[in-house]
Amino acid sequence: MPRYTHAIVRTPAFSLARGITTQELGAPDIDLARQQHAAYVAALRSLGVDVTVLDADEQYPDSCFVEDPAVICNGVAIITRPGAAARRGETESMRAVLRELMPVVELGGGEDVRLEGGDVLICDQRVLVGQTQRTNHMGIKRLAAHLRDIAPGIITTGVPLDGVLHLKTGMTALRPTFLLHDPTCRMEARFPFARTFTLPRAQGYAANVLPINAGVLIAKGYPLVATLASEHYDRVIELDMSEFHKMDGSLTCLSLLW
Ligand code: CIR
Repeated sequence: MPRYTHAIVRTPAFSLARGITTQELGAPDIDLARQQHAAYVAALRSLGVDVTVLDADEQYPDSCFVEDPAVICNGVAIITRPGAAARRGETESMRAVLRELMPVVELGGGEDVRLEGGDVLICDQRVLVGQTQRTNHMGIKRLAAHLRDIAPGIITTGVPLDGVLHLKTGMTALRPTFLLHDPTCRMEARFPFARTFTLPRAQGYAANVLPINAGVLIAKGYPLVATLASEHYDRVIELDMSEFHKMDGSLTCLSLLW
């Protein structure tokens, strides 16, 4: 895993409840969402990350999920083309922010290309990319071409799946060779480079973990993942994600890290 020194996050908008969701968990409480977001920022800082907090953008209810409009690899940002039309405009402000900080390239390839950062799971030299309702084959091909330039030797693999929003909603890497999988995420693909641990369905939400340097962020209330995480990390930080879960969000979606 790279050592992360920087992150971008965005304060949840008051309009968050008007965002897109497939969950039936009720409307998020924005005050509580902001408290949970502040705890997330504090956790990143406690792991040695310098965090830039962008102002809320009321025009885009889902804009706190900053992982989707860009992918950062080896210090270069690739601006995506979100599959959700209502979120496509989020790339504009993210592009402007990132241009001040690092080289920026466009995913490109035309109108029909789709890719959201939530589908991109980087495990050292391997990148798994969910082919989902938000990310299509053309988007994966474009990303793979950029990654070949940015990180020679990297292997990009498309992973067709359904049942969850993004690949990382249903699978992340606790370690680059240890994947946690939510069985709600249905896929044919197997990953010979790693051990894949499939969680009980009731704990599937906890498959989204965020390793950062010597620690890992995990969703609060999932004891099995808490135990697994403590076997691998000195610091395990449990965060209440209830309000973001209501909007199909999880830990990785709330930051861009490099
Ligand atoms: C959406 O449907 O786009 C947002 N409500 C949730 C996005 C979550 N992002 C992520 O998993 N990377």
